[in-house]
Amino acid sequence: MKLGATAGLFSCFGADRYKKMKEYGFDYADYGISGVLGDKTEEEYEAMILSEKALADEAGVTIHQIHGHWRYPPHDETEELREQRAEWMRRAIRLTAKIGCKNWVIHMMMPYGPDDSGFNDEEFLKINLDFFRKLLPCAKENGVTICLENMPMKRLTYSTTAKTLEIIHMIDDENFKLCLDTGHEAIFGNVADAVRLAGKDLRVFHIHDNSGKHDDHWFPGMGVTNWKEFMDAVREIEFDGVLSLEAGGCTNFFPGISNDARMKILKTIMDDIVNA
Ligand SMILES: [Mn+2]
Repeated sequence: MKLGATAGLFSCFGADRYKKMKEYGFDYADYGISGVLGDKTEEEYEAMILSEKALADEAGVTIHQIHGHWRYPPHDETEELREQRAEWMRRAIRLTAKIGCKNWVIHMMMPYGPDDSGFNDEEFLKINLDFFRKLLPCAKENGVTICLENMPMKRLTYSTTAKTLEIIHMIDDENFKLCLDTGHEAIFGNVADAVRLAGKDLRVFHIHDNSGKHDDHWFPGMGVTNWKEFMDAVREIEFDGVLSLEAGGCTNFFPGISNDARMKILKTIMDDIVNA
């Protein structure tokens, strides 16, 4: 099974972050560009992403997935805000292709913010379908798959994997698939069931754990997720992609020990999960 992780998880190693990923058995990287798209020109942004790619190349790590821009707190309530985000997304998709990466992960549009209770579910769905159908030609031209991610917000109607898959099924396109975030799903239900439900629409993962209450981004094994059942489901659907970690930054856990010791623990955890 191929293992990956966010570059951010190894950021404590500075310029050696990809070398350390490789050393601990993570051959694939998830590079997050959320939050920076709006304040850079496309040229500045391209220089940044190319230098990141050079660092990864030097270490023998493949950038397997890019996390696209998102606005926090989420709000996409006007046509103008959505068009601005669409422009940032088109840039991010072009640059994803530029470094040879095929998977671009994005959160759904939240026209009513993270709590849409009392608002119009049909309108939420229509805004998302219109938005992503308009974005799809750019992804197709660039050979990139848009991977829509399930969300952790309890009062967002389309948060769960099941509801996210409804959008994916309606769009029904080979360049529009699922990023299954295991920690987000653990807030609602059983992660193994979500893997089975997704089946061949599952393109990439964000793997982390939590208490079942909050989006904690813990290391796998620290929370409520049954990782043996999870791996059984992953094998059952014959998933042949990357198990990519999106756990918290590397100083968040076991703060009193060295960064290398922490990564050895993480590697032991991942070996245990994959070999169970
Ligand atoms: Mn995620």
